[in-house]
Amino acid sequence: MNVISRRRFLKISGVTAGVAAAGAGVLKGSQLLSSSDVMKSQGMQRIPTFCDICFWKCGAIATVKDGKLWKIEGNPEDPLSRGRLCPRGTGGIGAHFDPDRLRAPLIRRNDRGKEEWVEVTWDEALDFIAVKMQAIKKSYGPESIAFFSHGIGGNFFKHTLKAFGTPNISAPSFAQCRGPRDVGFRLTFGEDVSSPERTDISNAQCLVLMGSHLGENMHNTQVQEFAEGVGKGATIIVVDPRFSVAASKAKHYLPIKPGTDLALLLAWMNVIVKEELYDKEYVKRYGFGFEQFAASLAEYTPAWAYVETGIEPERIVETAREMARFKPSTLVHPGRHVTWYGDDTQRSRAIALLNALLGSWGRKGGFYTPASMDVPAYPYPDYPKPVRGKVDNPDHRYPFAHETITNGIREATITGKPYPVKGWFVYATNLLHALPNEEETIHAIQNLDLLVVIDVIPSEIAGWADVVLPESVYLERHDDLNVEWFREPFIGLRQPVVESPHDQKPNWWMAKRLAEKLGLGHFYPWKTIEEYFEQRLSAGGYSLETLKKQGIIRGAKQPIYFDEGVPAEFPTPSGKIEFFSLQLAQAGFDPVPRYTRPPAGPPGSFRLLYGRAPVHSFSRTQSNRILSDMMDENEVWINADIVRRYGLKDGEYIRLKNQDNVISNRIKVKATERIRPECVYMVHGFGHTAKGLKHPFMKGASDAQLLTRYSVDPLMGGTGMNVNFVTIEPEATHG
Ligand SMILES: Nc1nc2c(c(=O)[nH]1)N[C@H]1C(S)=C(S)[C@@H](COP(=O)(O)OP(=O)(O)OC[C@H]3O[C@@H](n4cnc5c(=O)[nH]c(N)nc54)[C@H](O)[C@@H]3O)O[C@H]1N2
Ligand SMILES: Nc1nc2c(c(=O)[nH]1)N[C@H]1C(S)=C(S)[C@@H](COP(=O)(O)OP(=O)(O)OC[C@H]3O[C@@H](n4cnc5c(=O)[nH]c(N)nc54)[C@H](O)[C@@H]3O)O[C@H]1N2
Ligand code: SF4
Ligand SMILES: [Mo]
Repeated sequence: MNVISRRRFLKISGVTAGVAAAGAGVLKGSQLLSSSDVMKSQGMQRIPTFCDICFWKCGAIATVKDGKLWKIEGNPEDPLSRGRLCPRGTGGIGAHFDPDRLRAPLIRRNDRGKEEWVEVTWDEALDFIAVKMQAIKKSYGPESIAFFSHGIGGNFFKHTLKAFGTPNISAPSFAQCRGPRDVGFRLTFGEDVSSPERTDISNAQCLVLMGSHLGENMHNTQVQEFAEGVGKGATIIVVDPRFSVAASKAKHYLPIKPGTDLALLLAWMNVIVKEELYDKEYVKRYGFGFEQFAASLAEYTPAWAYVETGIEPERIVETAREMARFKPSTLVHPGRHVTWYGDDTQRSRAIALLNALLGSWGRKGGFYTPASMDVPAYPYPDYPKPVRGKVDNPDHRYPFAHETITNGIREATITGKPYPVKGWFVYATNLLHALPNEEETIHAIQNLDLLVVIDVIPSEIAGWADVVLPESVYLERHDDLNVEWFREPFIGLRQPVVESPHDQKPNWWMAKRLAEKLGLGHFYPWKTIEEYFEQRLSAGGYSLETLKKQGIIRGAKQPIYFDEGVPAEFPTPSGKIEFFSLQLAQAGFDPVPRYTRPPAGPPGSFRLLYGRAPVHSFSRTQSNRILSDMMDENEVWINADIVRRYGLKDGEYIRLKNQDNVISNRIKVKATERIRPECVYMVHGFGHTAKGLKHPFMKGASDAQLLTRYSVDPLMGGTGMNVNFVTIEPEATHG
């Protein structure tokens, strides 16, 4: 998201004035307590905080009875949860009780990956790390330490590592998740879709979901808005090779051949342009290069797209007309996990262009303009300026990457080019499940002098660490303030509701202590995290006491659509919506997306697809006993005809073998008409192999293990992962 343009917007709309007052007294009565009050109390207490079972950060209220965690619910004052958590959030309390948790700092005492440890004190662990870091700095420079993290909990470690002098700060949420989408939208509108997505789902009269499997993907606000939209009678169009939960709500379900969405998008745009169904005034006023764009669509007729996608031409025309009928309140959802085939930025750009034709960017029922509260950053000293630039993207090989590429760091760690990487800090990201090709990750790890993993359970990546630092779970700690861009501005506070059961510590404590041991104590002028909050909040005119009691401070609602007076700004080079992109042409890419057929798999194989289950997050919740009670292992969806042809039965265990002869753990067959025959599907995150994960150990199969291949997006370096193929191996042959 372009900060300058949003800042300008803030000024124009006066968001910063008077917001402090707006939140006061939201939670009437005194039923809520701040965590410092509660730790001392007996009886039933209710404390506001926010959830961390995924990164949506829903405002929640935990109930504690005689100091014991009882339950957690949505905070009705929170605009994200709107008083309701998703099933994972509700089951989140299981993270506190998880018997598989890490309990004390660990130092490796045998070969890497053997998972053999000595328990040490915090001082021993942090001294060990600090000594190794200084040695790496001396031999290779501070840039040779890289950080991988996911989520708000990484903020303080990021600070320590920037103070140490490295620019190599990354998260899988870019190159393994939403990067191509944000690049595709930036190239078109000049701004990102951002997170939480600025999609006005509840007001959409027509909603198009391409793969975005809302209902299984449980991002709370999106799912609630989706349900509202369905309730209001919105027309739902779902494009997915698998009949998803969302598909069951759709008026039009288009069972597309995997990997061909760009062909469908081009054909839709062909119809809308040819039949002149687009928002002409909007395109004329805001568009750049429309004529060239329109001309290059001519070849992409519905009849042509039928061959590629398997969707009949009449249905393509009908659904295109349906989208146009409801414009500008037609939302073609940009998706989130979009690293599928390696051409993902161009596919995302085609989604952006289709929305542009429908006039939905900046409009009700399309994409709104978000706002955030003005809470200044802490006035830290300036970070040292790294001598060398980031290691992940030498010579801007991927010219449109605007965040660090995780797999680029991994590659540099393997090759030593453009310079060696010798230390990894890994915070809350299980790289062995999150990055494709485990072997490359392990190869990179073998080149390191130091691997530090900060986790709550003994995950696969922790198993390879030299030092494991056990973190308190989110219910036991503070984190940085949540000041996110959203439909309405707000501040969210995470605060402890119970104490940690063993010697676990919060991230801010570890990061501060480590900085002190590195001689960087002046980067932490505050003593307690409350002092840090106090400084930032009072600089913005807000009260920490209020925030502690309410969990949320809300700002005044702002205009969010062009039609309400939000200025229509497009921070692209032309200052307009770029139907034709000169930036892309100059960098040697297609200025208007063009379609190439995805390569087929070996004969007799099935494309491996994967996604989410409503009750789990990635690979992080399978040891949570409350959530695993609801789903203990994953299944592989296989078309029922194929199951019959192979003489298999529903519920029978099989194994999957990929094109590189990697064989999965055993997994149950789900025979179903709800998936196309050329692909199979499983929920991501199962098939754990870390010994310390006693409960989920070897339950179900890991998609990550089978993703040995990936197709890199030439625009931004993301890893398309839907490019692996598997064959079916009867379990008996592997017994
Ligand atoms: N419960 C739960 N919810 C979550 C998460 C979680 O871990 N658990 N994680 C969150 C995160 S970070 C993300 S990024 C999102 C991810 O969720 P989404 O962005 O919604 O979905 P994807 O993972 O991209 O896609 C999975 C869907 O795409 C379909 N698909 C596969 N290939 C193709 C194709 O070629 N074309 C089309 N049209 N469809 C295809 C699959 O059948 C499946 O239904 O979920 C978020 N929500
Ligand atoms: N094969 C495959 N790969 C994928 C995906 C996929 O669907 N399939 N999805 C992609 C997407 S969309 C995304 S966003 C990424 C997600 O990738 P990640 O965010 O890396 O997801 P996880 O694998 O769940 O790893 C999270 C780790 O954090 C730990 N953890 C949980 N809570 C805490 C905490 O409070 N503190 C600390 N310190 N650690 C904690 C967990 O135990 C776990 O080891 O993966 C991407 N990679
Ligand atoms: S969407 Fe669910 S898991 Fe994610 S933060 Fe919200 S309640 Fe927690
Ligand atoms: Mo993601």
